[in-house]
Amino acid sequence: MFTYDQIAEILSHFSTAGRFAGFTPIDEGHINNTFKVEYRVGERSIYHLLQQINTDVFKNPDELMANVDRVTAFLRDKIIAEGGDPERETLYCKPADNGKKYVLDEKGKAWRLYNFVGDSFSYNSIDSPEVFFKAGKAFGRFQQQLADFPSEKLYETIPDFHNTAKRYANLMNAVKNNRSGRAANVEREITFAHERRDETYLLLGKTLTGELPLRVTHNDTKLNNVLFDRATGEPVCIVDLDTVMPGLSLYDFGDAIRFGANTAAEDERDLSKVSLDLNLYEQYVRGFLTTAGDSLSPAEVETMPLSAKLMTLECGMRFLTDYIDGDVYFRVAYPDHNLDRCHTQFALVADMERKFAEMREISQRAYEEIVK
Ligand code: GN1
Ligand code: MG
Repeated sequence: MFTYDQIAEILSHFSTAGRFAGFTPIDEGHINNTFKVEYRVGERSIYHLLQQINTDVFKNPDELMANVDRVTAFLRDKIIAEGGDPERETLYCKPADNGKKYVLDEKGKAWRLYNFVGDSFSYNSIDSPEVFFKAGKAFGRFQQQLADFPSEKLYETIPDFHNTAKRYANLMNAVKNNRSGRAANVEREITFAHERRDETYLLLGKTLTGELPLRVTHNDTKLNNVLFDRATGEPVCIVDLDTVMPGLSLYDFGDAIRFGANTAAEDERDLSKVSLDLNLYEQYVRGFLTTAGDSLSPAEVETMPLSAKLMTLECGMRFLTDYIDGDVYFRVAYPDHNLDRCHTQFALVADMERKFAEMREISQRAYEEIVK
């Protein structure tokens, strides 16, 4: 998609040691385009992470990058104070020759250059329950590290990102506009969302009444946004900071369960493979409580199962909306990709509904044992 010369041109605006030697696309994420770029310094190779920001999604790169810069600088200080290695434990953006932390190419697309955390890897699915426990600890720690971050300094990079009721309204709008002519194919799916319409207000409602506190949260806690250290197998760095903004701890909790405790991939076509793994649910709860537990209120713990369900419903509705809109938001690999993703999410919601009482029991018990 991009040529060597195009990438070299973009990189020429960042001052980096060595000579640009090549790039490989990293096929993760549904939004931005990411590349590992190699520089040669004498006999040695050093690497950076180059990213083209999707400005259709992140419409204001100045605000987006101000957020990333503030959050990473804050994390850096925390990590140094804790005796950690800031080069590996947080991302940070390199300055460009325009004085900003990103450049625009000739088509007006925004690019940024991150440090590359070497000798690390991420999981797209869980190979042992312990991995998910560690992921829970890592996202809980991230939230703790940002607990005293001045949230008024953050822009809302995507307004109403986890406003589930708004996501439902967007779906209904998409159905009404039927831009792709696909709405008639998905009546069953629309009904599924419609039947849960009243629930889409619940998290928001509890926020408005003050039952759930606003914090600084990551908001995109997919398992593959945790980098693990190759040598130790321990989490080393949280990535994908574009949606760090004020939110609920439960957005982070619920979204992590949605992705990681599903026994199938997000786009699995055989729905008989989709289910909520209660053991994985428990592992994550326990990991998350180990690091974030002290600051969580009983109401937050009580709402954990609901948040898992609502984050899954929300994501399914977003995939469905995009399918009806004609695949304009999420990157798709084939025509029905968004619909397949919607199906897995809704199947998972249905399974969570069946297992709701058990989920509740698990989080309450873990809270009693770990925090109280
Ligand atoms: C998008 O690009 P990626 O995979 O990190 C999306 C998330 C969704 C996720 C679903 C900015 O994240 O909200 O949960 O896809 N990010 C944005 O896999 O919309
Ligand atoms: Mg993301």
